[in-house]
Amino acid sequence: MSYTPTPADKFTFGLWTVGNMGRDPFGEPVRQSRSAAEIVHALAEVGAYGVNFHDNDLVPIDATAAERDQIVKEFKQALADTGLVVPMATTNLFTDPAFKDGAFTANDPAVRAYALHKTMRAIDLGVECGAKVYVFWGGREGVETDAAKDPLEAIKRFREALNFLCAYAKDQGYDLKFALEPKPNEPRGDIYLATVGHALALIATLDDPSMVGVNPEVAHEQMAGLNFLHGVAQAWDAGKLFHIDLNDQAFGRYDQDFRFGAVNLKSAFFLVKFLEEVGYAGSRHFDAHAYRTEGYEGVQDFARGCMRTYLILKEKARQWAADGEIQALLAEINGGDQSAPVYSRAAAAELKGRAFDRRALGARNLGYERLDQLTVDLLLGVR
Ligand code: DIG
Ligand code: MN
Ligand code: MN
Repeated sequence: MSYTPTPADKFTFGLWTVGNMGRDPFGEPVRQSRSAAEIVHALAEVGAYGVNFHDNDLVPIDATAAERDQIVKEFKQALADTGLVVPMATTNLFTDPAFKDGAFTANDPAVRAYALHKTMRAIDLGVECGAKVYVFWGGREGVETDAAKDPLEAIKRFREALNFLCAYAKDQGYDLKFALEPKPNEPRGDIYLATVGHALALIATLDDPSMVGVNPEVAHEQMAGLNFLHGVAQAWDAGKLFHIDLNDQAFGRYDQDFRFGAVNLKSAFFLVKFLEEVGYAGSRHFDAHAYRTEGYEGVQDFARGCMRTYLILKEKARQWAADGEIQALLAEINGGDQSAPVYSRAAAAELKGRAFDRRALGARNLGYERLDQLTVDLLLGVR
């Protein structure tokens, strides 16, 4: 079995991931910066399908129009030379001090206006490079003290900004879908739209909810102590899984953005099984970065590892679906009349009048220990 990525796998990385220089809150960069073109070639070498970027990953915030055009020209040349595509783009609304109190939700209306200005120009850049999905991660949209901002006002401002930008994208005739990326905290003490659930609730209140979905990230839901698969399933059920950020994370930690599958192999397996079972057709985007201990050789190992683990788990999911003992157990567990209850007065009367043997219901052995051990055996390669 080969675990070599192909373009059909749709594996993508952000310029900021394999371009991460290893700076952290307690240490200086350990790797030199690389140009966007160098990163594109490095991703091509490991077999990635595409590359994503924040506006300022590609074009420095103080670049002139001429510099911008030259940078974009060189970037597009690297894409042409390697065949990589740009499925997603996004805006950096979190690095510049202007956004220290947020961007769309900032108390200062001039900052909110600047955030719209910057995002429209970044959307233009993303579309120019071929992006079809536009991500909004509100890293600074939050508070350290709720004395400073009314959460209702913040939600209203977020909605107004998204309504404005949806209208802009439509007015420009862009074939673009927006994806909100939740995160509970860091860098702000508490971030609005903390989880997939919060984001789905906001989307329902927009002028045109159809344009907007979510971009769940493994580490972010897990930072909130949540089961990532359940958030992804909720988004899929709502027709809102427009993109996904794959990585890994130890529970109860800061946003570690580890290589996919580096910590929670079992939950990574159930996630890959789900994405493949439902036929998720979007990018498998690795929003992650190599350990700070690594040089660029290690960064390539990191990128290969993300894709290799996904492909191994995809094969394990195929084996799980073909495993006779596992499937027999599942058939038993899901036996009986599974049809949904359809209301009628007669059905309600019958159900209210039906006798149930509560003790028998509670006495059944459900066999989940055996099912889970068979799954563990399969993941450990002993079946
Ligand atoms: C962090 O998880 C965020 C930013 O890196 C970016 O805005 C977004 C895109 O995937 N993820
Ligand atoms: Mn993250
Ligand atoms: Mn992310």
